[in-house]
Amino acid sequence: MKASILKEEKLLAVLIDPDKFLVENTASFIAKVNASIATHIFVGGSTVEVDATETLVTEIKKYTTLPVILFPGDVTQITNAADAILFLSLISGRNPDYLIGKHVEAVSKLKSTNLEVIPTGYILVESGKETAVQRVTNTQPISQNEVDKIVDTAKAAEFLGMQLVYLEAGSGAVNAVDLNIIKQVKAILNIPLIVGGGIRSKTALQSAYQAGADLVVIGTAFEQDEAFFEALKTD
Ligand code: 1GP
Repeated sequence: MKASILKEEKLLAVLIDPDKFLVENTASFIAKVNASIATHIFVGGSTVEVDATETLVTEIKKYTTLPVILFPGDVTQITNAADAILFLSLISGRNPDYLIGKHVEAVSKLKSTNLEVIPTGYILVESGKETAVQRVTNTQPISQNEVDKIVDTAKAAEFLGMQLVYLEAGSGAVNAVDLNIIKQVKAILNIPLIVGGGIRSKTALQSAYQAGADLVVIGTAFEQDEAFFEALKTD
């Protein structure tokens, strides 16, 4: 998977939250992922039981060759069973634990893995309701009206040497990230852009790509209706 996430465009990650997913459904769910346009599988959640991530990732790897990337809410979700990890810094917030603290804690675990570590600037934008990320990290999202602040935050991530920017509206968001924000962030960035949260239709997915998203993350829409995999197929 080495850096493939950093090069190609129009990628789609299916997000699986170990906290909401029944491990016994892995084979049938992953068969659908394999037959879909998805290019990556992200695994993670804001609150996940210890060892649940490793159990789930190990099971997923039995059924797919797609890269499995950790999208961790906490240090306990690190497992060598995956291919890579988004090393997320929550740069929309000002909680030092999620800017650098958890990262220091993670190193002793990461040193004993072969995971590709991908430094990622994670920007939570306001989306109509309080998100789990907001609650767990005790940070405020940036208002979607503060476009300049979002754009400058994304560029600061690039200047800091991060390899990806992730614009996040939050899982199950009422409002996805505004297309104008995606456009403006993409215009200033020289690194790939991930967009996720509240995308639940083929039109919304295509609009996000057209606005400049290199990789879109979708979780809830697949959780709620596996027929959505079919609906996304290109004609
Ligand atoms: C959440 O961006 C992801 O971290 C996906 O959000 O569950 O709303 O698709 P959804």
